[in-house]
Amino acid sequence: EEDPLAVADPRTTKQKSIEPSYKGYEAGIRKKLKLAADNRPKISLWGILKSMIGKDMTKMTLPVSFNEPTSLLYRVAEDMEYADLLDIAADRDDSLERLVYVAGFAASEYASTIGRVAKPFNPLLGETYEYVRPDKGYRFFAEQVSHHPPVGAAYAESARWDYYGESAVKTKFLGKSFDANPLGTWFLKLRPKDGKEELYTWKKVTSTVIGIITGNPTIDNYGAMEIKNWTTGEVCLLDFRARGWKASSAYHVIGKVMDRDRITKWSIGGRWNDKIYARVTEGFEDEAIGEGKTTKGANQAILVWQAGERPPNIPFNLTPFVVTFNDDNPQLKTWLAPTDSRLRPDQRAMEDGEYDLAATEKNRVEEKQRAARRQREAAGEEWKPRFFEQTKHPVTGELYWEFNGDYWRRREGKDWSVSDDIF
Ligand code: CLR
Repeated sequence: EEDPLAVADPRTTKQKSIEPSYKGYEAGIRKKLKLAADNRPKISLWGILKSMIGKDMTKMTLPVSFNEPTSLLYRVAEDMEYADLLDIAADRDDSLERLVYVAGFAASEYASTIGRVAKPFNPLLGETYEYVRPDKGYRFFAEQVSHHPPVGAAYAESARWDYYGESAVKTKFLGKSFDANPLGTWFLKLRPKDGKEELYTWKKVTSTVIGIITGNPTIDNYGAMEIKNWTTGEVCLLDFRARGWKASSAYHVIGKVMDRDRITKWSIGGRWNDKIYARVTEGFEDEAIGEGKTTKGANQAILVWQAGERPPNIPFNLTPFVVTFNDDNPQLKTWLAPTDSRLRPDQRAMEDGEYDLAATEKNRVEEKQRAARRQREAAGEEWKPRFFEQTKHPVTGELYWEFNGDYWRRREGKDWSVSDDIF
């Protein structure tokens, strides 16, 4: 009998169960924040930003009211919102179909960027975040592994897949727009029914804030994404179209799935804020796929992905999925590492609408981080991540952060002796 909760240990590839990490999550997911409305002061973004042209986000000092109560670690965990697409992919017998759903997953994370023109907190060095979904059968873990430049490493695992990579974002305020260019590669190990594990990789596209000068800041996501199946040689190309002048190109994504000889087998596309479709198009790319319409006689288009509802009135324009993230219910608290983001006081104060407290606490923890660095420097010590190690990827050959699995082992014994007091 196959253990439905078994995952492969990244180091030993032996099967293990993720069930012990369900402890603490018995209460289920959080449905709402304490705060009913965020009531942030409405300050002109341009008024604050105009003196900061050419700077990257880490060098921009902004009032805390420009933040949202998330961090870049949370923004990585948001990738898990549509993880069911990975379960569907693993269930398909045909590798091209699997690629269609993996591509759908890679595109699905952008819907949550809408309406979120706010700065996530920069995670502190060594800050960690765990997020477990017993109801969905996966667990997620991330650690801030570098401060200059800011880099977070993440590892999510489930019975049928492992998803991992690094979040290193190059940001720049260009005056006309604010650009965030994610640099890291994302890896997916998929375990289809036939038992032959596959490796997929892709890089994320550029996110940008436009309309800053005109007072109508809006998020766009644009660029080319290549999702590659290293095991079969099949590739999906997705083109996220920049919004441009025509409103009609807004949110558009269009692409194709090709076999190992680069012959197009599927067309895929739609709107990253709404729906993505795909259909078999032997040898050609159907540019109209994005409308989900199927001309008579042609193969039926399938709906690959649909964005979840965005109820209005959630403070900070968060999605219902992110609302579940910063839950620190007493049961869960006893299981968390002392470095877990849920225990970060400034982010908590922000979430509760206590902006002055958020600002003073943010200063305090950042000052504490600086003091710890000075102390290390004086002692000639080098900081090392606790749960990841940078090494060469066995398949792609590039540097990546290998998860050592130690986090979940320590959690079982509540042994956080290796963790620093960062808050
Ligand atoms: C988009 C989804 C990607 C990962 C990713 C990386 C960087 C994030 C970006 C996402 C969303 C937009 C983002 C950006 C960093 C800064 C930028 C949060 C999550 C915000 C909107 C910039 C705010 C600008 C201030 C001056 C207010 O998988």
